[in-house]
Amino acid sequence: MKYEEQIAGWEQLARSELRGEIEGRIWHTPEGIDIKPLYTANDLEGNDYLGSLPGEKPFLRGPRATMYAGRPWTIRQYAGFSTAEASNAFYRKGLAAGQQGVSVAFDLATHRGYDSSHPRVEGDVGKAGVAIDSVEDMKILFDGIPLDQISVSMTMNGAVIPILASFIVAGEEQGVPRALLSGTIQNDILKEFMVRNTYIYPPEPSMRIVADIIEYTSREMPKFNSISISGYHMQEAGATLVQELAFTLADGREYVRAALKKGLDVDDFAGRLSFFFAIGMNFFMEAAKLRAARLLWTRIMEEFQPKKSSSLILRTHCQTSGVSLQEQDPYNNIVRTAYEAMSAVLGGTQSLHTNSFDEAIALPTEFSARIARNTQLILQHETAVTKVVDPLAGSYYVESLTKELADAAWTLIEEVEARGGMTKAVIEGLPKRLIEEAATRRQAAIDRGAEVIVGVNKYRLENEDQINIFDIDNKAVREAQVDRIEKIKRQRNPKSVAAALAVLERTAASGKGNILEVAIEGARARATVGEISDALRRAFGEHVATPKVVREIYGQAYAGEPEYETLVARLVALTGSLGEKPRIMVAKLGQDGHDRGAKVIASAFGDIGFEVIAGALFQTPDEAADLAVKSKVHVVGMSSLAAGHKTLAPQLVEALKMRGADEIIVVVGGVVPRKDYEFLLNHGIAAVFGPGTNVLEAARAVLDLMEGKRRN
Ligand code: SCD
Repeated sequence: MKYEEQIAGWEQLARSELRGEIEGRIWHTPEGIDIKPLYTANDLEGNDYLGSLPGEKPFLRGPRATMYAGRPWTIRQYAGFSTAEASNAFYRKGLAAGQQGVSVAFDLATHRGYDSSHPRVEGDVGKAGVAIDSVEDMKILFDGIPLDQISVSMTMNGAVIPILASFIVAGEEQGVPRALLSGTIQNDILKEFMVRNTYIYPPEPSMRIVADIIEYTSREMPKFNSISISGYHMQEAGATLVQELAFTLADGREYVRAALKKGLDVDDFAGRLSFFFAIGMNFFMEAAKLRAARLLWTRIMEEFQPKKSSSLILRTHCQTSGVSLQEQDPYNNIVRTAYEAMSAVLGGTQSLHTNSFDEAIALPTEFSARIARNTQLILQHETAVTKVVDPLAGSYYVESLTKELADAAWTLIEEVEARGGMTKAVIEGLPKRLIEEAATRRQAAIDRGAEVIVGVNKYRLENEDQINIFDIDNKAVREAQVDRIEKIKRQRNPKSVAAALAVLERTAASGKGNILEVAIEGARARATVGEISDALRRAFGEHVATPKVVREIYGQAYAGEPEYETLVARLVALTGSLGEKPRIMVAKLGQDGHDRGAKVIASAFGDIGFEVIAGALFQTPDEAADLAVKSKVHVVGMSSLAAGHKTLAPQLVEALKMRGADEIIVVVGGVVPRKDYEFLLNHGIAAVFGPGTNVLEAARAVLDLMEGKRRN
């Protein structure tokens, strides 16, 4: 029997089993790729890469010939909290228990180039990462961790100059010359403007910083990866896998161009560019994504005609998906993370972070961190996945998916190219808008139950036991940091500090010289992270984004559905009785730039019929209260994802009271542990919406509050 006849026979069987057409079983993914129930040899036709081998062009099957059979991926857990002392102890314990590399999470104050003593960062110090103010903190952070043996990744973008400079000086003072430092700096600013928001300076000077770091590290630090070009945060913000793939690689192309513009030879730096992707729950598509990424990167790099084949290779770190973690039934997160980790490994990652099950709510405890680490140790030692290179190769489905992802991403990459490259596209806001639309569409799919999340919108527990979570005494951390800054300032030579900062400012303003090179002198003289950042602020200015909200995505997904229409009708009635549309301001306070939740809420509430005022990022409680009063809002919805809520929400309530605006209802949404609800409710917050809240339910609750207020 011919293959075509065999397939026709299968189709007939399938129809009878389904009692309907097979088309009904096609899965239309958010990526725009239709997944069929069956893949066959026919799906491999026209696929040119099937015969390729790992370690060879186009590297689809892996960057190394032997992959994990030669050396497994690096177990590199991303962590950091409180003070340098506390984080150092955490790293040392992790390394003793099987972790193989360090990956530092900095707090948001550090990310945004503020010393812990700065008034804008009161709620942020030591919360979502470790507080680092100077070389002295950096030395404590790596005390007892030999920097010539353990590779260290640092997730830093905005304040990348003072942090990398301090790391280099800390290494020197630990006896490790910079040429021997191994590790990675994230240094990927374009995605910050798109999604993560820990930028400081405008895009153009920020791109110069990136290029200066590539230049300096390629000359002075041959073992150090100059950048980690990151799609992770795009997926976290709601990007489809095609968007994540395309925008990340387009960012990479832009960085290569920026480095070439500095006069560098492509072979001097390309081998030390690295990548970072998220691995979510779409198991096979995620593995295929990594294969497609390597294929496309080789294609992009060939344009630059490198001589070394290592210049064509995409090496990547992966992290299991943070947004796939749920507050409800949290032990499910262990299962999710294990599947995601397996997918990353089947895709051929070089380095991996597995999330802890409690990370939807708080920082990991030692217990949850151990399970996360052991998830990888078990994968490496017990499942035999390391024995064979690229075991999914040849799968009809995975090979076909790899090609479809590559083709779809390439189309988007070319669209960016047609607009003049990624810096331009980012300034125009195209990627941000597409990602926000995808995020809103996905939220609607989850709220409607079209996408099932076990324990959240299906199989939800009636009563849940609370788990132990880790909390940081933010006030104590801040006090300790402020004391250390004062001590450093007493002991250092003020003249050398002032001279180094003046040279730094001049180098930045003149457009000549290497910013990192001169910043190292500032760090050595004990200039703080804030002072170095301020010198650059004086030269470059600061970037201020105007929040934009996408419309008619959420509403469209719900069009015609009774529960949505009922809500819209309630809004219309309230608008009638108020004589104006109910106005809600969505506020982001402190240095927390995670705005996916705020944007989705703003977008959905707008569609339902609220007038939405999107507050700027990084407001202080006073600034937010001023805007709320000026805009005459009825409700302020504060979104908090970086644990600042207990400090900032009560301050916002107080600030409104001081302005005689206590009639404004304040609600809080985001990553708020249940044990904090009572505290917030006792401090004037009218309602709290934790992770996994259905947006329509939140809107209903806000309407209840408004109507209740009118009745009283
Ligand atoms: C590898 N090697 C081999 C081999 N495989 N040698 C022989 N046979 C094999 N099969 C060699 C390599 O060549 C290298 O040596 C060494 O072993 C280490 O391997 P590697 O593959 O380079 O692994 P690693 O050192 O771990 O580097 C991995 C990356 C690196 C290249 C991906 O950039 C990295 O570690 N990135 C981590 C980034 C990170 O942690 N980000 C966290 C972000 P040589 O070096 O001598 O060649 C967190 C974040 O943003 C979270 C969200 C948020 O905060 O918002």
